[in-house]
Amino acid sequence: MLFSIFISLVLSSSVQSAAFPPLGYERRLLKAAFDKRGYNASEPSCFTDAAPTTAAPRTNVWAGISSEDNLAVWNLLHDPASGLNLTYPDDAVLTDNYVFWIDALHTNKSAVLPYIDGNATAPAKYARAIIFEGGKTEPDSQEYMIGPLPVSAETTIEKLDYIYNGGSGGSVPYNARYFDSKRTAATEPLLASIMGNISDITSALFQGGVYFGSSDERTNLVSTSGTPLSFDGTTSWRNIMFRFPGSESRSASYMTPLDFFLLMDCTGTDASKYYLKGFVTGEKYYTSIEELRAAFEAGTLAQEYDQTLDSAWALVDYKPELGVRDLEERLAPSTLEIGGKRYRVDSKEKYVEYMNWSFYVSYSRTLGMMLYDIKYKGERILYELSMQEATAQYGGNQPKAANTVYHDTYYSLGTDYGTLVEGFDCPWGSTFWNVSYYSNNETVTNVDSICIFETDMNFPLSRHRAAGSNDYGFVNLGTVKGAALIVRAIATIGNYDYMFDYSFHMDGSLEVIVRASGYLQSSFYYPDQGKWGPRIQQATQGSLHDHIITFKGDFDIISSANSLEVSELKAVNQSQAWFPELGEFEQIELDTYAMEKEQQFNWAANNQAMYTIVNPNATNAWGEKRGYRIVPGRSNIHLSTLNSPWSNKQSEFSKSHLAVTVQHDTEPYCNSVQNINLPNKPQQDFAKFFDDESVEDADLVLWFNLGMHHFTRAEDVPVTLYTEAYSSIVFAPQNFFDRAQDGDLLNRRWIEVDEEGELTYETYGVGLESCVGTFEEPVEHIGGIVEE
Ligand SMILES: *[C@@H]1O[C@H](CO)[C@@H](O)[C@H](O)[C@H]1NC(C)=O
Ligand SMILES: *[C@@H]1O[C@H](CO)[C@@H](O)[C@H](O)[C@H]1NC(C)=O
Ligand SMILES: *[C@@H]1O[C@H](CO)[C@@H](O)[C@H](O)[C@H]1NC(C)=O
Ligand SMILES: *[C@@H]1O[C@H](CO)[C@@H](O)[C@H](O)[C@H]1NC(C)=O
Ligand SMILES: *[C@@H]1O[C@H](CO)[C@@H](O)[C@H](O)[C@H]1NC(C)=O
Ligand SMILES: *[C@@H]1O[C@H](CO)[C@@H](O)[C@H](O)[C@H]1NC(C)=O
Ligand SMILES: *[C@@H]1O[C@H](CO)[C@@H](O)[C@H](O)[C@H]1NC(C)=O
Ligand SMILES: *[C@@H]1O[C@H](CO)[C@@H](O)[C@H](O)[C@H]1NC(C)=O
Ligand SMILES: *[C@@H]1O[C@H](CO)[C@@H](O)[C@H](O)[C@H]1NC(C)=O
Ligand SMILES: *[C@@H]1O[C@H](CO)[C@@H](O)[C@H](O)[C@H]1NC(C)=O
Ligand SMILES: [Cu+2]
Repeated sequence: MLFSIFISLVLSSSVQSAAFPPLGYERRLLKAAFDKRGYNASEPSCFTDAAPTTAAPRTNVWAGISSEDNLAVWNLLHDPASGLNLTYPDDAVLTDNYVFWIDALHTNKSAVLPYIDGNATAPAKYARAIIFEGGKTEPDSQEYMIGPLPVSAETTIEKLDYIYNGGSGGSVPYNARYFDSKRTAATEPLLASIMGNISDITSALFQGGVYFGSSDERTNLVSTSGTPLSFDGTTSWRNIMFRFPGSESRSASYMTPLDFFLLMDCTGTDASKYYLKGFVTGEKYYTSIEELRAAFEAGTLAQEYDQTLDSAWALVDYKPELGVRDLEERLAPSTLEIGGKRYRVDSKEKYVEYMNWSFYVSYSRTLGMMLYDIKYKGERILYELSMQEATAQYGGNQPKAANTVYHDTYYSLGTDYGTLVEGFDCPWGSTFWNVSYYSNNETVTNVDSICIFETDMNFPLSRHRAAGSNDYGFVNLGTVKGAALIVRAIATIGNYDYMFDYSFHMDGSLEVIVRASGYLQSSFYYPDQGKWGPRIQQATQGSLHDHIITFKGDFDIISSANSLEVSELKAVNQSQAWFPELGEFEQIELDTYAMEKEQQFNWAANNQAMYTIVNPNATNAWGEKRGYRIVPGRSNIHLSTLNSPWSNKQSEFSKSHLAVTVQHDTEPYCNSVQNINLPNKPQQDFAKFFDDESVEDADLVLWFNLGMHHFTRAEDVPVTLYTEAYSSIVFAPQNFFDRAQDGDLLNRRWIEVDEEGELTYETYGVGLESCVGTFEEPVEHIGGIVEE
C-alpha cells in the first residue's frame, strides 16, 4: 500500500448531513481562542461595545421553539400513549419508527397579523416533526404538527399535510426519504463485499486504493453519493463515487475524486435485496464484477492520470510558494464602527432597529435565518424575507455529476451555520448571535453564527457639485455618507460555504446578496470531457454546474393589498408636429400595467421592464402609487436545464428568475425538505401554486432566484472565490416617498462659495471623532458653520 490514511467515518454524501451531531454538542467559542484579535477586548471601546438596546414592540412570534418545548415534544412523541411506537434513534434500524428531527412550525400569517397590528393575543407555537416510519407495512416518512405549545392537555399530534400539495401530504415514501446514516449503514455490507472482491483491481488502478468497508482498517478510499436517489419513491439507488481522502483531515477530499463509480440498487428496508447494478470507469459501463474483471484482465482499464494522494494543495492555508507581495504584511483596511454602534438590538427577541429600519430575525434548522416584519420609517415593506432553497445541479459524462442535484434544505442548511471569524468573516466589533437547533432531545448551539454590523459603503449615498467659475470650481457641493447595516451568516453545507447578506441601506433600499466559496464538487479529469469544465489539477476537472438560491419575499407595502406593476420600456414610432422633417421617429415610452395572474416570469431582455410592488390604494404627495421596485443585481439567473429527469417537478421554483403568487397559510414554502428524491412525484410541486388567482390588490409573495452559472476554473482551487461567485438583488423605494430619504442625515457635508469667494463648510456636528486610537482633532468646528 502506498499510503496509510484510514477512514472510519461513514460518508453518506458529498454534501454531508449535519442531521445527527453528537448529543449536547456545543460548537466551541472560537473568538476566545484567537491569540490576536487586533485589539484588547477588555478595554472599553465604542466599536467593541455591545450594541445599544431596545425593546421589541411585540414578542418574536416567528422564533424557534424553546429547548424546554423541544424536550416536552420529544417526550410526548415517545410516550407510548402517542401510538407512534418510536424507537430511540441511536438504537433504531430501518424497520423501526424514529424521529428524524423536530423544529418550529411556520406560524400562520393570518394568525400573526391580528397580533402585530391589532390587539389579538400572540398565536400559539407549534412544532413540526419528521418521523421515519420504517415499522409500517408501507414504510414511509411522515411529518406531524404538535401543539399548541407548551405541551398541555390540549396539545395534539396531527399529521402535517396542509403545507404540501403533491397529493400525499406530509408522507414521503421510504425510498425517497432522507438518506440518513442508517440507510448508509444498510448499504455498507454489500458495498464492502463488492469492493472487497475487486480490491486487486482498484488497488492496481488507483495507487493502492481499496475499500473494505468504511470502518475496516485496510480501507483507504472514501465513498460519496448524492441525490436524487429515486424518481418517484418506488425504487432507490446509490450512485457512488470513490475519492482519495486527501490530507489527514480529509477536508479536501472533494478535490481528489477517482474515475470509479459503483451503482447500486437499495430499494426497500430489506438490505439482503440490495444489488449491484454496475461499475463505471473510463466512461464505460460494466454490469457485473465478471465484466469488470474481464476488462481488467484484458488490460483495458488503465488510468491515464494519477490522482494526487495528498490534497494539501487544496487547503485554504498560507501557500508561501506563491511568493510575497509588497507591503502585504500590514493589516488590510478594516471596517470599524468608530463612531460607536448606530443600531439597537433586542437580543432576546432578536429584533433590530437601524436608521428607521426595524425587523425581527428568526432561524430554522432547514432555512437558516428568516427576517420578518421589515419596516422602514414605521411602515411595513415586507412581512417575510427568507431563503427557501439552495439548489445545485451538475453535468458530466459519468454517473456522479450527471446524477447530482442538491437541495440543501434536505441537509438542514440552517444547522450548517458555523462560527464566524471576527475581523475576517465579519468586521471586528460586530454583534454576534448564536443559533440553536435540536438533535433528538438535546439542544445544539452554533456559537457566533449570525453577525450584524454597519459598514461604510465607501461611496457617497448621493452628491452634487454645482459648478462655478470661482477658485473652488463650484458654488455649492453636497455629499452624503453611504452606510448600510448587514446581517450575515455563512452555511457550510458539505463542500460549499454560502454567505447570505441582508443589507439595509440608509435610503430605504434593501439588498439581498449571496456569495459562494468552498470546494467544487469536482470530477476525475477526462481529456474528452472539456464541455463539462476545465482541468484544474493533475487529475481533477472542475465540474460545470448551476447554483440557484431561491428566496421568498412576502411584500406588504403598507398593507397586505398590493399589486405587481410592470412598466415596459418600449421603442415606438411617433410623430411630433414640431419636428415635421422627421415624420415618424423612434423614441421610448412606458407601457405600464398590473400583472393579472399568478405566474413565473423572467427579467425582460435588456432589462427593459421595471417590476414594482405597489399599494394601489396608497399614493404619495404627487398622486403616484407608493411602491418598491425589484431591481436586478448581479447574476440573476435560473436553472439552465428545464427538462432534466433529475430536476423535473421537484425543482420548479428554480426554473424562472421570478414568480408571483398570492399568499396562503397553506403555501409557506416553495419546496419541501424531502422533495429532492421525488422528481417525478413531488411532495411539493411549486408549479401548482399557479392556479390563475388574481394578483391585483392581493397579498403578494414574490419568489426570486439568485445564483451563479458556475463556469469552473483553475482559480476555483483551492476554493471558489467570493469576489466572482456573487449574486444580488435590490428592493428600492419607487414613489414610495415624496423625495429621496437622505435629507434627514447629518453624516453629510454642505459647502457653499458666495459671490465674494468666501467658503462655508457645514459639518452638522459630525467629524472624524473616535473613541479608539489617537486620531487628530477634527478641523471642523462641531455644530457650526466655519468660515475659512
Ligand atoms: C487589556 O485591557 C485590560 C483592561 O484594561 C488590561 O488589564 C489588560 O492587561 C490588557 N491586556 C493586554 C494584552 O494589553
Ligand atoms: C412497533 O415497532 C416495532 C419495530 O420497531 C415492531 O416490531 C412492533 O410490532 C411495533 N408495534 C406495534 C404495536 O405496531
Ligand atoms: C385595540 O383595542 C383598543 C381598546 O379596546 C381599541 O380602541 C382599538 O380600536 C383596538 N385596535 C384594533 C386594531 O383592534
Ligand atoms: C465476494 O467474494 C466472496 C468470497 O469469495 C463471496 O462470498 C461473495 O459472494 C462475493 N460478493 C460478491 C458481491 O460477489
Ligand atoms: C425615525 O426614528 C426616530 C428615532 O427613533 C423616530 O423618532 C422617528 O419618528 C422615526 N421616523 C419615522 C418616520 O418613523
Ligand atoms: C453563545 O453561546 C455561548 C456558549 O454557550 C455563550 O457563552 C454566549 O454567551 C452565547 N452568546 C450569546 C450572544 O448569547
Ligand atoms: C436525552 O435522552 C438521553 C437518552 O435517553 C438521556 O440520556 C438524556 O439525559 C436526555 N437529555 C435530556 C436533556 O433530557
Ligand atoms: C420605426 O419605423 C422604422 C421605419 O419604418 C422601422 O425600421 C422601425 O423598426 C420602427 N420601430 C419600431 C419600434 O416599430
Ligand atoms: C384598492 O384599489 C383597488 C384598485 O385601485 C380597488 O379596486 C380597491 O377597491 C381598493 N381597496 C380598498 C380597500 O380601498
Ligand atoms: C394554519 O392554517 C392552515 C390553513 O388554514 C390550517 O390548516 C392550520 O391548522 C393552521 N396552523 C396552525 C398552527 O394553526
Ligand atoms: Cu459552484
